[in-house]
Amino acid sequence: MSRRLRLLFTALTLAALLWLLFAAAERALALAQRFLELPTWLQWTLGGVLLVFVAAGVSVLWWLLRPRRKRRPLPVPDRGSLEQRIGQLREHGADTGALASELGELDRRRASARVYVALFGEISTGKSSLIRALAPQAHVASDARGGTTRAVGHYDGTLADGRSLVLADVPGSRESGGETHETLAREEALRAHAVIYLCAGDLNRAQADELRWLADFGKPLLLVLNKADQWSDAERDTLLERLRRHGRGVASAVLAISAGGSERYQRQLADGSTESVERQRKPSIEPLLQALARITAPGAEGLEDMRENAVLAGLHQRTSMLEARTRAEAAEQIVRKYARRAIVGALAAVAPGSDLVIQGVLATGLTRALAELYGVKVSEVQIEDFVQQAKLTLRSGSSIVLAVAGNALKAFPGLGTLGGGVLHAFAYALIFDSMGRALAASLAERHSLDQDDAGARLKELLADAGGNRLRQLAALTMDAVRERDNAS
Ligand SMILES: Nc1nc2c(ncn2[C@@H]2O[C@H](COP(=O)(O)OP(=O)(O)OP(=O)(O)O)[C@@H](O)[C@H]2O)c(=O)[nH]1
Ligand SMILES: [Mg+2]
Repeated sequence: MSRRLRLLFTALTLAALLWLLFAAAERALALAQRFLELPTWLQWTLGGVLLVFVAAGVSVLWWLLRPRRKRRPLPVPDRGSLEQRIGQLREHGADTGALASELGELDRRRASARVYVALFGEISTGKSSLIRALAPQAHVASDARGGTTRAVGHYDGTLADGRSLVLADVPGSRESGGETHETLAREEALRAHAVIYLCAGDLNRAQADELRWLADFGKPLLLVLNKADQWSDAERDTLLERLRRHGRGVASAVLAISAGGSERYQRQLADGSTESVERQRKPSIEPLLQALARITAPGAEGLEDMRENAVLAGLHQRTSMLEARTRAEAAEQIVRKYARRAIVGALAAVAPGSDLVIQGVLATGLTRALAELYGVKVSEVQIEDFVQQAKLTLRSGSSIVLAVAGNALKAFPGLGTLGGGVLHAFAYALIFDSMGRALAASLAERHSLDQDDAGARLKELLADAGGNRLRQLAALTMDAVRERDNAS
């Protein structure tokens, strides 16, 4: 369409729009005029109806357009593939005992056909006290000094309708230095059919995250405010309102209870002395019992699929972590092997430049070995390109490498005295170590041979004179030099 035609078209459209606007304004004015002529009672009635319509329209719009947190379902692997991965890890010498026993526990609980309910929450929110209230006959274990729970404990509880439950008391989360205990608690929560999330006030950010973490595993959840006796009715209602907001779309029910717990007070004796007495507060947990009965109504069999999915999703995460760790260890061994070969190559190089040929072959070998370890398919051309690019980086950064190596040699006086191309060999150790680490990190994160990413990491590592890494490389160089000297 020519420019003139387009201009004409735009002008016509604008004129049509203007005409429509005038028409609408005229109509609105006419309506307003007629509205003003109506008797006052009719004006109010019509005005009210109009307002209700507008309010309803706005709420519908808000409901449709409100921002929503997208919850992606967690990946749940099938049992077979998980077992296969665990088997492979075992073959590679990884410690898979905990993963295998988790699978064993999964089967054991399914066979027991009992309903498991786990308590969960920050320290001192009253989990153990609640177990005492739910299972009065049980002797609930906790640390003698602080009353803190350190291990997972199981207790038999009974619901009002006579159905029995297994209640799990767990260590509290967010205890300083208590990461191991927290892991125990999280794993137990995943093994349960339902979870009671206990708090003793409004949720902080960490607690809200924890609650969502549980919900992401599809756990039927009760969000329970304990120690309700500490608040006035109005305060408790405000807190419950806030908790309901946290629990929206996450918890099956939000309610307040008093698990009881104990309190100490001083009692005056007849002879005038005093003694310290511990008294149990009276628990008030009726709403919780009802909610528990409701969410466990489908029984062990009805809730089992959801429970198994959560356990398998948790196992998938743990297995992935172990796989990553095992691979990182294997990568470190490969890098070390090639760094050593590079040192030996540098020390053995007689003809000028012959070491470059040796190192080129080694760099290709290192790249291929790491790509294979991370299961990344790479062509010969890609490897060649990467090695070329690394060489360029090294050429432009050779002064940095030599400076780092020179400084390091000063820090390890034993090395400096060995003479005979040691600086050269050590520089190669640093180069191969940096290249291997950069490549391994990039392959692990990108799952492909991304030259730019690996190159950027290589530059960073070459300039990083971090003490521990250099010390290890110095020891590696020293070993190789000694071996050479012993051989000759
Ligand atoms: N006022 C009041 N105090 C309570 C209530 N329930 C528990 N407590 C007190 O809260 C404190 C912590 O109770 P615990 O049952 O040990 O809490 P916990 O969650 O098991 O603590 P950790 O095992 O350390 O995570 C104790 O001093 C209890 O007496 C309650 O309903 N009201
Ligand atoms: Mg406890």
